Amino acid sequence: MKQKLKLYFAPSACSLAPHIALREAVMEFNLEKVDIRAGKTASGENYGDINPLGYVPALQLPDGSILTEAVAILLYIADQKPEIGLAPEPKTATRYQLYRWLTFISSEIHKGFGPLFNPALPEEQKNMTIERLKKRFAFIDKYLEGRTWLVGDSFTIADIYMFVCLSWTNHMQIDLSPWKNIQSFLTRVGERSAVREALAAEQQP
Ligand SMILES: N[C@@H](CCC(=O)N[C@@H](CS)C(=O)NCC(=O)O)C(=O)O
Repeated sequence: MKQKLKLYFAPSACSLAPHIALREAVMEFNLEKVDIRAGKTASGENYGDINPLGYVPALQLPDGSILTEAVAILLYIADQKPEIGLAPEPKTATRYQLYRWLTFISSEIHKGFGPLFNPALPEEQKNMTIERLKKRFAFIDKYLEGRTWLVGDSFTIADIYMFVCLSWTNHMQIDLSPWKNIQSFLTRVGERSAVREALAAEQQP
């Protein structure tokens, strides 16, 4: 029997990206909150049975199988509803630009923030990590000059993923004021109803 999609998430983590994408694509899904430290989900599942690596996101598919890795999940969602346009058509030049941005976000931005989530990170390493990120912010800001979205002229899953990762600058108190294009990009994405709804849903107890 086909099951409803189930997204395993932790509030404001990278799982917010597939969460927003599910809402943008107007798909039916259930949300299951994960306590990453405890390794348990809100309904008492052992999260290690879902993702042995213990991190979010994970998406349970209609056949009951589990898909992990943010990029794979985002592409899965976009490809279920091609008419929404969250990813360009396969084999087109813009599709490869999408892969380029998803890879960049995953390896340079998402994982670039990683060390900053460790409260025990020594000050010197913290500063080095922030400097490295700032170099990438300058690159993104320049790219966004005169552009609305990252890939072609349409809003895609790359914009969603970028929005989620760059929003962590708030929690880290990294000042984005030198990068006006990034600031307006974040405002533009943040105003979308799917984004607002996802953020509100993740704050529910
Ligand atoms: N390679 C994974 C990394 C996911 C990841 O870093 N998840 C974070 C939240 S943004 C997490 O759950 N961290 C807890 C942990 O690693 O134990 C992906 O791209 O989906």
